[in-house]
Amino acid sequence: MASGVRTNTRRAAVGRRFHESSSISVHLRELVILGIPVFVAYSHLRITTMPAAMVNTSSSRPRKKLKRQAAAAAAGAILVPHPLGVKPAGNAYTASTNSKTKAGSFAKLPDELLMHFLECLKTQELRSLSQCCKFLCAFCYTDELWRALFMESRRKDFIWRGSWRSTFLCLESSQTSHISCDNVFSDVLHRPFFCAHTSLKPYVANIPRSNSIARLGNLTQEEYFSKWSNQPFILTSPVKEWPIYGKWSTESLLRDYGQIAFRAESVDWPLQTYVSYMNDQHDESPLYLFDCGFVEKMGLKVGRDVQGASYWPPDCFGEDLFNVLGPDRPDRRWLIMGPERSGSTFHKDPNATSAWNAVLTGSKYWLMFPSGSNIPPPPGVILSDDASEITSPLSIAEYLLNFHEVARATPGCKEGVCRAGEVLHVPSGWFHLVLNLEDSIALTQNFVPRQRLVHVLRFLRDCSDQVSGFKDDIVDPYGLFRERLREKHPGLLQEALEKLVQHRVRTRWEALTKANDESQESTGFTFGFGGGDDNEDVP
Ligand SMILES: O=C(O)CCC(=O)C(=O)O
Ligand SMILES: [Fe+2]
Repeated sequence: MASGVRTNTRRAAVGRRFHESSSISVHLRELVILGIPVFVAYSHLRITTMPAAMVNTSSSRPRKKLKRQAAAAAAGAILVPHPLGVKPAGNAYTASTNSKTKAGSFAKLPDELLMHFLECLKTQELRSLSQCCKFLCAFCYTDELWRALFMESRRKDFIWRGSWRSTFLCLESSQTSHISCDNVFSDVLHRPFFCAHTSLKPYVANIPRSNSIARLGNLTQEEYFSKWSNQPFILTSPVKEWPIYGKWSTESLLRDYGQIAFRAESVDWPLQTYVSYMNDQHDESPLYLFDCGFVEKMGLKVGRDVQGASYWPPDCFGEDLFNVLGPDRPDRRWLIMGPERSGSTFHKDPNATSAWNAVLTGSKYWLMFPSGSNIPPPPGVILSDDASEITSPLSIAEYLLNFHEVARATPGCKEGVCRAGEVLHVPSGWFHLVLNLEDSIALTQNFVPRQRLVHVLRFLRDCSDQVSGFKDDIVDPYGLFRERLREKHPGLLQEALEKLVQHRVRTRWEALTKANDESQESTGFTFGFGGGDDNEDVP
């Protein structure tokens, strides 16, 4: 899957959410009063938060509770109350008290702006402000603020205590105050909680047949090269042959590698710390373990013919042409571990490489789109003019809540669930979003199959500012790759360079003819899935 930059881009996109989501403007969509429960939606989310009256806060009437749960599940709503009792903004219209009136000048700020302001405060300032009134208390308790403070602190020695705030402030659960902020009404506070708790299962069910990612037992190299190198697919056999399949689990890794530090976004935590986080967190975008040094750290051997090997790349992908770079190649393989609801927001893998992603425990939902100059990015994804930056200003949950329906109906959309013992192929240049449906352990590897060599060469040549993962002392990755290919695979290089020239001529011609054809362009887009690579856009 990805390199240094892949990881950075991925995690940054998944990551810090307030900046990104706070631009959501909130309108009251529907408000029914006079005894009928209040019904409120965040307009951009197209979701209905449960009326306070329907949220299950008491366990005293189990029968009713069950009925409510069924109703709530049908509505795709959440069943747990906000830990502080905060409610969506619309509920303020029927409330008899509203703590915002006690917040003085802070009440004049829109909630989004207030949150931005709080992001600038230090620990003691947040703690002091939280004591002013329930409204400010609820804002200052926002765990994302404490996550940022924790990350900034670069703390090494700590015990995970169930929330970023408690961990950062070293609070025992007995020291955590449970303040009721039930007269606080804010979508900025409630929305992340909703996204962290609403069921995502409905989005991965009932995949339309035309969108389904092909599931195959295995492929030969010839089949892969001739038909599949630009298509996503799931193979159900190869991973089941790996010695580690069925042996690796969270418990076994904890037992054997608990003290070893693995990279999770911007931090290196001992595995045992990460697992205690994983087992007891409520983040909307959980911290994701994504480590490219796992083979060395865990002392693994890799390769089908290697004595004592733990795993090997599926045979059908053939030789990885980046191997010609030897130790100069960019990072290529990652151990991925994360809790249910963790995953990767939309991105493309680095340097136009392809990838495989093998699930060892758990399962992953994949949402994928091809890319190309005639193809718009997936719904809800914004590309910079030169396509170098991908912005998907949403957590995975927020994306699914907002865009899944339209994404599913968009031409080119592919979806599938990759289960334990299966491996998914990510063709170079394809956008993908991935959601862990359960706690999951996976391995992923990026590679350059011969069918996509021309795409990788062109990316290295024409998008040098986007090339990632090479060591700093390699100033000309394109030149180096060409040179090494010339030594080891002169025929393949020659063929790829000829295709590059043809592509350049074709692009120039298209640019010229397009200029005369603006009206047609504005009416939409077309693209084909003709199997062969010749018609494809080179990224
Ligand atoms: O497992 C995941 O979260 C997705 C990783 C990914 O993007 C990849 O393997 O290309
Ligand atoms: Fe990826």
